[in-house]
Amino acid sequence: MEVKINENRLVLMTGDITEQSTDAIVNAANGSLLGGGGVDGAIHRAAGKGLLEACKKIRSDRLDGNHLPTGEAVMTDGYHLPARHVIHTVGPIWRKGEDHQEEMLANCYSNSLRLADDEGLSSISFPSISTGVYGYPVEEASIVAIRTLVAYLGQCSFGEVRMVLFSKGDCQVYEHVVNQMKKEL
Ligand code: AR6
Repeated sequence: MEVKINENRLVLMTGDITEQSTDAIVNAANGSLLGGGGVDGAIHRAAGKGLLEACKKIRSDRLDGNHLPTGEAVMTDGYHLPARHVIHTVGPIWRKGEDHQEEMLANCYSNSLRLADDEGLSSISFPSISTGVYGYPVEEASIVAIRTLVAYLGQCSFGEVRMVLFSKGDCQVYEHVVNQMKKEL
């Protein structure tokens, strides 16, 4: 599924984000930036050791050894990936009824997209941040993701944003949200 927002394209598809040849792919990382399971593990495996070294350098040089805060984003090269860059962001861990998790999830999308935009990139692929190990219900996360992307793309001339969903079921959930929001596009 594809929708136009200004001159930008928002694409929803089922697939493996490590195979996307957009200028950047986004990693749903944890604050340590040292890798993990899920999409993070898949990206590190496909990119090779250089990615871990680059993440360690960001931790020591730019974060004073601290974790990357939830909702923020940093960029590295893509090493052996088809994408030239990886943008690492940290989604919120789902806790039912807790304040600010929507805002933190929205920050993941807007900060990643802003970083790509500021660096002059024109295409980016996102996974469904926080909806795996971090337990955010995909029905709720998809509304936050799409609303944030649509708002951003409505105000800029970026290029292409892909949501790369790992399962058909997740893709259908995101498509449903876009269909509901089409009136606003
Ligand atoms: N391509 C696209 N999507 C994928 C891929 C892939 N290759 N692999 C998994 N997904 P998760 P989180 C989907 O758990 O919830 C890690 O250990 C997956 O089906 O990867 O943000 C980190 O180090 C799900 O829909 O990320 C953190 O500790 C989505 O990606 C923690 O997990 C996100 O699932 C982050 O948890």
